[in-house]
Amino acid sequence: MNRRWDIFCRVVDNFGDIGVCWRLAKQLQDEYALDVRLWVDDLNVASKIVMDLDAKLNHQKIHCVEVCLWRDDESFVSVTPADVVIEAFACELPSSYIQNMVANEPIWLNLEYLSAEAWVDDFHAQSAIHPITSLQKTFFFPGFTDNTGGLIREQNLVAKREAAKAEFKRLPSLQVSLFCYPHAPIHSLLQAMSESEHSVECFVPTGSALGKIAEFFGRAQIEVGDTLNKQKLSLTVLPFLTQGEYDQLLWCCDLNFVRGEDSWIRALWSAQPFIWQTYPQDEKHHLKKLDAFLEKYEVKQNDVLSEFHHAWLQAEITPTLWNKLMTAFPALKQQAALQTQKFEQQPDLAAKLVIFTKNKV
Ligand code: TRH
Repeated sequence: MNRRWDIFCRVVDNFGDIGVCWRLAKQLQDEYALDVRLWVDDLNVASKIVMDLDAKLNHQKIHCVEVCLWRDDESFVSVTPADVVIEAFACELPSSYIQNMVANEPIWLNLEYLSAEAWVDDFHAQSAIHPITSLQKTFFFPGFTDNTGGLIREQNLVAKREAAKAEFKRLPSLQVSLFCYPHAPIHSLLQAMSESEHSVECFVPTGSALGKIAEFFGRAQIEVGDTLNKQKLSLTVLPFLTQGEYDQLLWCCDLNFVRGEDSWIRALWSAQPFIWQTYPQDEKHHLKKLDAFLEKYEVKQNDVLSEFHHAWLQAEITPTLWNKLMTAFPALKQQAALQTQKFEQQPDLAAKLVIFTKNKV
């Protein structure tokens, strides 16, 4: 069996790349007892996600995963490649490391970004030959169908979620979590929530959206621990949570606003209704990604969930649209539970990666 795995991660911006890589590294170690090294080019950003990480150390073991600083090319001259090498999100491996791969010919996988678009089925698990070394590299696409690499999901996630949900005391107000990019129409959403028929409690982990939220409440700045009120809306600023705590927040809220890649799928696993703000891409490609996902999530074009998503991405949230969402909410809850159950039946990404590498031997 290929026991030693290297995962390479470049922190482009934000937390999605390291969020996915760290989750995957831990899962491969926890569930398959693999020896995993995670190479990261920015330990300062990584330390927001990898709890207990000391950004000053070049090598350290955390949760039995070896977390290493990815410095320059030369620092890899004497590094022996693992049996399986994951190049996350086309991050381009160090050239000296690639040279060293010629000797042991590891399984080389490029883990791609997640998309629900139909073309992913055809491109998943296709290989290409590296022009200089002739090594084979396989493109591994996570996805929503059996023909893709699946979605990242720990084996015990559903049991943990159900146990946690059984303990929550449901409150009469609507609990909402908000994690979004600052260019979202945040003011209009907060205004619509403040005019809502029923009380809304909104929880915002600290981050780049705080400036806009402060503006809405007429404050120069807001900070962790602040609670702000306007009509029916009460908003609390939370600290940046651990990934585990963030899961708990998603499970206990009635409605979750998420973004990017990793929080999107954690919201799917929460089995609660959610609104996904796609990471902005050139030529509005993110709108295609959104529509492809909504189709897989069985949302029709004229459904309120589709209307709300499109307004969140490229317009404003009016009080009328918010009320429409609230009217549909009982049905949306049922739909969310059904859709989550559907995707829970599929094998997860780590399982598919491990099976793929076993079959390669
Ligand atoms: O931070 P993001 O916007 O990351 C993005 C996307 O992944 C995008 O596809 C990528 O190209 C870009 O980065 C470079 O959103 P995402 O993907 O949801 O990642 C956030 C991570 O932060 C996720 O692992 C959940 C975690 N998180 C916490 O651990 N605590 C928190 O309090 C919050 C709000 C998030």
